[in-house]
Amino acid sequence: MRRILTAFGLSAALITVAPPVPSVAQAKPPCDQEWDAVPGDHRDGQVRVWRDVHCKNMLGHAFGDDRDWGDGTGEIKSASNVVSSVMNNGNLGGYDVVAFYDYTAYDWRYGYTCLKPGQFYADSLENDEFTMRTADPGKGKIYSANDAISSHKWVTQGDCTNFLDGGN
Ligand SMILES: [Ca+2]
Ligand SMILES: [Ca+2]
Repeated sequence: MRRILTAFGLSAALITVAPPVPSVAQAKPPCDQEWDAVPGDHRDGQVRVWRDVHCKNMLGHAFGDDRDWGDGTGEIKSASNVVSSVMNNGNLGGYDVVAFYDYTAYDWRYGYTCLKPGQFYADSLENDEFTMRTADPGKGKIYSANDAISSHKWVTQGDCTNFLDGGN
């Protein structure tokens, strides 16, 4: 889901003329809050992953690739087959897309999906699917990406044909 951008600039102008905001005012979606919590332009070059939907219960974050989310080493140590929301805080340009894989070791053949930096995050993987990239009869087969990711790698947009939330 694309993050809500309408507050940019507008909110500052409104604050000067609007009455005090009541305490029941709607808070930003949790993933927007997580995005805003990253200092500066919110792009620190990392991918972030959470156990639950809506960016709840962070399990790890990584500047680089991690070939096994369950091996106790690297930047992501214990997140295999449980992640339900992800964020791309990568710096724009080059290898700024994150590919997520069903299998360890960045294995495209058994299912993958990608998140562009401009998508900001995917707040729920429950309606997302991997696509297999293989020459065998399973090619093109799709299945749920929720609670299923086991490795990730920074790639270019051209490396992907399948994106979370349809690339939006
Ligand atoms: Ca690891
Ligand atoms: Ca989960």
